Amino acid sequence: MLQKTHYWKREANLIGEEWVGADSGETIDVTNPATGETIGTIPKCGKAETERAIEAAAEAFESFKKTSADERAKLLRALHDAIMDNQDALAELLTLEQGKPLTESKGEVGMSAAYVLWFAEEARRIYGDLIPSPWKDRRIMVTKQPVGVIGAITPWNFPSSMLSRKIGPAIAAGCTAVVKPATQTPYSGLAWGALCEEVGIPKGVVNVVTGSAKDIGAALMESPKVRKVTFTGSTDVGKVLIRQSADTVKKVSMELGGNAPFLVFDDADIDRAVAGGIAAKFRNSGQTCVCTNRFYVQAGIYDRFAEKFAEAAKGLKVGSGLEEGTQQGPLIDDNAVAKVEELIGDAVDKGGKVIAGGKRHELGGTFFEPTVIADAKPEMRFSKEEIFGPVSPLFKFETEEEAVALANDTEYGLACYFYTQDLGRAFRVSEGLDYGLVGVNEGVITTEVAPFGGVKESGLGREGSKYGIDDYLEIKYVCIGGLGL
Ligand code: TXE
Repeated sequence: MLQKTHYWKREANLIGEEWVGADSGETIDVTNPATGETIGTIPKCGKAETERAIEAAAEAFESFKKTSADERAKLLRALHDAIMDNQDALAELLTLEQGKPLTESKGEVGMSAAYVLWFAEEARRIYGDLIPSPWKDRRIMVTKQPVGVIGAITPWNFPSSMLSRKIGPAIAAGCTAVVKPATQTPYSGLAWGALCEEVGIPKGVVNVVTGSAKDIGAALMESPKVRKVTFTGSTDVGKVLIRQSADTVKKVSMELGGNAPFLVFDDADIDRAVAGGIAAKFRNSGQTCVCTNRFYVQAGIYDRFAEKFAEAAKGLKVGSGLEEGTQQGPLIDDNAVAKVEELIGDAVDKGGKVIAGGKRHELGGTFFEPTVIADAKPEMRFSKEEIFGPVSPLFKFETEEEAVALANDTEYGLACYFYTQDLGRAFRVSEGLDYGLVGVNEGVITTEVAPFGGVKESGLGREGSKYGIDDYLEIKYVCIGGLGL
């Protein structure tokens, strides 16, 4: 069992064997979004430190790639156990830097451990093929090998589980990694590094660097030693990274923005749809790439749904994530609040009717009221833009065809949800929606056993499940001749 002090608010970076500060000695403050208080600092590292981390990872790769699947599975199982042994403390740390309610943080840390365990199992299932040969005297073999050093850039909305989803499969495959956690929420990532060290993951296999996103990102993208970069964040930054990857032709996997539609058909179980909609919208204060961005409700039940949904939203308890019973914490920072206010202002100007919330919460800071806007229209900005906050626009539709067309009318394609009790419609609509994830009569569907990822501008590749390790492996064809067969 680890002591809280081993990983609690680590104010240094893990590069190779050492925990170090920035070369310049410069630091960045980390803020508790619930209070606005500085809770500590992290090193402001840049290109030079990242290059050293890449060197450390490249050196470690030379021996780590030769470890057996069993050894790697054992390390990951130990990491899973360490995360679970420390679930409460890690959840508290996560809430302190990110703001989400403690229950959600505990859930995230549990999910983080679940991904690690899943990939411990997958490590032992990296199978190859023996392909029937067209030549009598040759045999054709396909094996899978680790891609090498990977770079992982993670966001602030899920600072623990995003890391597990990326570094879990990397370790399982035999890769080594340089991780850059989001500047707002670095301590969960640094704790992850400390736990890797504690459970005996060899030095250099996992390196954690904090600081200037642009410089660290550029160093990872430019290095020919980094063979793959995995990123979760905004579509704009994702596009920059994809462009930067061209010069060294590295693999990229991208988990980018979303614009999730939530369709409620006339035949839906309305109470179930309301409960699912609340969960799909307001968890993590709406700051999730799979959070509902647009509700489309069929005309026959629009008014009833709107009334019940607004009531439920008004009933959510807003407060510090550390307080018992809190259901919605603060937003991550002032920029997030400003964006939410802008989008509400735009909707109201264009005829939207605020039927719940609509403004900053009386608690002040970055707390915002759970908001519902009726009479939403296609020309309102949130039809196209990711809100990333606790705002629910309710649009009205008449027919199934119209609903599917509206849902697909976006450049994004990550998650979507719909509620119906008609089995034929369930198949028809889920086949018609251009999304990577579809929830039918469910508003929260993420699990380590299923593939997570989007189509169109929501990204490239899949995380979790048996598919989530593919991007960390290279396929090698071996033709063996001269066998005298
Ligand atoms: O994202 P950024 P931000 C969406 C969401 C949100 C918006 C802006 O709509 O409102 O993006 O959030 C690192 N090179 N999502 O500004 O900037 C950064 O340090 C390399 C959706 O926080 O994309 C962090 O580690 N890295 C999303 C990570 O990228 C760079 C999660 C994400 O930050 C970089 C987060 C650069 N040039 C935001 N610039 C999701 N898919 O869940 C930034 N970063």
